[in-house]
Amino acid sequence: MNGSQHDYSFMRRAIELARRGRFTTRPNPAVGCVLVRDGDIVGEGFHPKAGEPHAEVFALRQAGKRARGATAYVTLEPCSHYGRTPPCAEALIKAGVSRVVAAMVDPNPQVAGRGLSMIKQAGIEVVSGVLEAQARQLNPGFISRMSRGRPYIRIKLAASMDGRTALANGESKWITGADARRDVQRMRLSHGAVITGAGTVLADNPSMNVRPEQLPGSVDLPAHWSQPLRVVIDGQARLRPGLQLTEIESPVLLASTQGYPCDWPEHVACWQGPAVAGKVDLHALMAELSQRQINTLMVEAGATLAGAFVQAGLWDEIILYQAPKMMGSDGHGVLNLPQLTAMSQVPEFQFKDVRRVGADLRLTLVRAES
Ligand code: AOF
Ligand code: ZN
Repeated sequence: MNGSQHDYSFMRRAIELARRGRFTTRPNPAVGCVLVRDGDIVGEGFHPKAGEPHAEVFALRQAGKRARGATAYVTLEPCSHYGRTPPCAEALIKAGVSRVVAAMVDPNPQVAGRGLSMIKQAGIEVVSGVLEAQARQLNPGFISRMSRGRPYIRIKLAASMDGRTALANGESKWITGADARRDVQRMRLSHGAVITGAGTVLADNPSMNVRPEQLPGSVDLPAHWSQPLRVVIDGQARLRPGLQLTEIESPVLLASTQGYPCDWPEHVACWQGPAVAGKVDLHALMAELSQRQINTLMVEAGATLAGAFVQAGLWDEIILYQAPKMMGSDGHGVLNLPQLTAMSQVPEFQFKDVRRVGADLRLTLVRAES
């Protein structure tokens, strides 16, 4: 184990600070920093927004001369590169800190250990890995994009107790209650992009945006919040202007395998990608979203597209809102999977979290540990 009892408690504070930026730093990670001298906190900071100074800079500014000889606790390795801001490793060295404790190495290939080695080379003691698991939980999306070249993917589903999402005649409004729907708004706010299929857009004409007045009362909307990128998979380029989704002026990306015979408003971008069996190649689309700096993706789609993500292995969590209702055996199912003929083929999950949201349940499923 790395670090002392004090190291853990100051790192816990740094993680708490980092969380303040969690809705607003994307595509950057949420990072917190605490400077401690002689057992007292002399500076604190967190990264509020891409383009603004990093966590370390805010903490150093607060500490001023008291940074000399201090220990710096950072939830992510200090950066070593000139990005939108100069390297934090250099700033810490210049300020004369005597020890740096990091929770994790920065998975950004531009940094990837270089920040910590710069600091070590300057003769400063370095400890890494303190509360690493907790720090990783701050930024699953950033870590996924940097290390796997795809966003962290959450598939959101809503169903009755018998796993139905619509009656046989297609009626589906509403299965879950107002609190669950507010919780979905919170989920949208915390993702870099939301994605659905053209079938859903043509059937429901959804807007797919965050509506601040519909957020749960517990969410304190930060000043720098932004709408998620709204992505539609429209393999056959069937959509046309005039939809709610494309009329609302926040970014949209239409992903298809062919060009459109029409012009779209400026906030609507089109990406023409490779096809697999006539459908947009989901792996290629995930790489494209990663290129576009999307860390986290929320899939809000019908049973076919949601099933395709699961079958492609392109998911990290399934969030299932389940209403205390029974919709009958001829209703539509929640997730289309190819026909299974043996229990040994049945995909198994495990619950990461189970809680009640208003009248409904919210189940968070992850891959079963093998
Ligand atoms: C830190 N402290 O608080 C953050 C870091 O474009 P820039 O200059 O903002 O650099 C972004 C990169 O810096 C980001 O991809 C990640 O590697 C690192 N983020 N580093 O030392 C911070 N937010
Ligand atoms: Zn930095």
